[in-house]
Amino acid sequence: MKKLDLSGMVLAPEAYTEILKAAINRGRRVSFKSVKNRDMLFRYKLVAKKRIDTVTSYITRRLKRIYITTPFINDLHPFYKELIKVTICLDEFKISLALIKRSVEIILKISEEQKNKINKAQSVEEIRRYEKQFIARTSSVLKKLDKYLKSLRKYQIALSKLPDIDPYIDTIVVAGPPNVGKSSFIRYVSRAKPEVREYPFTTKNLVLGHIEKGDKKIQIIDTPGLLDRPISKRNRIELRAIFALKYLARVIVFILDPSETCGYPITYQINVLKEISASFKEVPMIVVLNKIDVADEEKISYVKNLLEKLRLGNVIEVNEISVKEGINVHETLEKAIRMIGARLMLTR
Ligand SMILES: Nc1nc2c(ncn2[C@@H]2O[C@H](COP(=O)(O)OP(=O)(O)OP(=O)(O)O)[C@@H](O)[C@H]2O)c(=O)[nH]1
Ligand SMILES: [Mg+2]
Repeated sequence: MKKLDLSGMVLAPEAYTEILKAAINRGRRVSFKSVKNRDMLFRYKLVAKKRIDTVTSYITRRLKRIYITTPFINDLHPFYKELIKVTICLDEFKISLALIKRSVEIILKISEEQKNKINKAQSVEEIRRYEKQFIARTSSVLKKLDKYLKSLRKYQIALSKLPDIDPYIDTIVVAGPPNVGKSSFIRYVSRAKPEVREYPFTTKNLVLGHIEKGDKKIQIIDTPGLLDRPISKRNRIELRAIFALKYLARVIVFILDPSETCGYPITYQINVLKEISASFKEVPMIVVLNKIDVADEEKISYVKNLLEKLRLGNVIEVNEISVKEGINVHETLEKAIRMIGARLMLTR
């Protein structure tokens, strides 16, 4: 299973005319002088065929490079497969690629057919007619392909915007209800700079940060906020968080906001925690009570009591922090890193 490597991906053109015009220009550059033969009719034939070959090879090379360099989604690590399925329309993506491939075959066939007609031509006019026919037929194939080139380009751009996550290195996933301070946490502990705002649903994509611990590299991932609902009811944005938890997390840092300034009551936030804990039982978790700078002592105790009663099997620690004031943030990260080292989870 591969990680997503888009380094060599050639984007489909914005419009088919881009390829067609460049190809025709190259064809025009084939001069009569470049072909020598005493028989004039034969010489015209050779020139016309050389032009057709030039145009054909330019177009087919351009089209081939697009589909050869675009990743084959089925080969990818399941994390990327699932993430891509909620990011692009996979059927349309595959159809576009298949049609580009098919168009290459059709254009090669048209080229052979028109060259055969030229071979049998009796006059210069006839040769010219078959050459024009070649351009007209090829243009029509490309014109039909235009819609698919555009759609592929849109999806290629969407793929290139996906975070460059390596599913094979140790990863801490930061999750929790909306607006509790997940992105603030990532900003504090890594160089990643996810957007932080005072309203919920700020983070819509996975954001990757890196942590270096000696010679060890660890990924830390910021995720979109999760609401209290089962996985089957989650929207595309929440599913991104779920896939990170499912396929990447060696440790989960689950953030709660006992101050409730996030806009969600404690009981609601705890329900989200319960659901995630039950769904990913085998992954060790640190529950973080953030915003202790503004949370009442009573509320903090209330959450801690609730957590104690719940006895969630994978919750190893409960930490009180304030990202705003820098209280206990690095210590929490250190604990998360140690949990990876301890390999508490079953290997997947
Ligand atoms: N008082 C206080 N505010 C905080 C603290 N941490 C984060 N905030 C604020 O809480 C709000 C939400 O922070 P974010 O980091 O964007 O929260 P998030 O969980 O990433 O939110 P979503 O991406 O929308 O799910 C922002 O206004 C932060 O400034 C904290 O320790 N104390
Ligand atoms: Mg966020």
